[in-house]
Amino acid sequence: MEILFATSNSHKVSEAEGILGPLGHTVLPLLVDGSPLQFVEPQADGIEEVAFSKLEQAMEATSGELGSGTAILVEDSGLFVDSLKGFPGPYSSYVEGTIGLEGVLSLLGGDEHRGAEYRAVAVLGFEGGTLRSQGICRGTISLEPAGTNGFGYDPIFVPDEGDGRTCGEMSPDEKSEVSHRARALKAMSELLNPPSK
Ligand code: ITT
Repeated sequence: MEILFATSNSHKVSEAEGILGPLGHTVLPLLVDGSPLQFVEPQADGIEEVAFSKLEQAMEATSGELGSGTAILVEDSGLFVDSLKGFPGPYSSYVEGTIGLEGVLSLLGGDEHRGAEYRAVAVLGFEGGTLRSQGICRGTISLEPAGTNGFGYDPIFVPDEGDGRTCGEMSPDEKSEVSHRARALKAMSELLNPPSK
């Protein structure tokens, strides 16, 4: 299937290519008049609501004209810190751009309860329907940033299933082994091609 990923975040597109490409799908960024879509993100309590709003905006921008064999993918994701009651959650992008990673580290201070998770909800829109999937990656917030790979909160997020390095210190393939986005997209791929019994 040709999947047009509506996002302003080029890291998300490369991650999706790395995951869905080997599963037989073509992933391309959705461009409108040559540029990625800039979403108006609704004030919402959950990333699911935001993801469906993004799909609506992407469908509107393309006038819903999708041939068979083509679908639009959107995804909303965020970092949910346990001791901050899930903050920044749906506001992750905004918080990253305002107080930044150092701001989140300051909110936690020296607190030893540093559990957190990345969550992603992916929605695929195609002729005649939508599919939704989700993925979670549990981890902890490091005491200081490390690494320059990935994006967003990767330099301060240490996945439980790793070896103690932050996602910022991992290669793209290593991050894809554990990432919330990879899990949501693999689940999406199984909805498209259920494994034969
Ligand atoms: P689009 O809305 O255009 O897709 P965006 O980057 O604004 O792009 P979101 O609204 O889904 O994406 O916000 C996700 C934010 O959550 C992102 O900006 C990061 O701050 C954080 N985040 C999500 N997934 C992440 C990941 O894999 N690594 C690091 N930070 C991540």
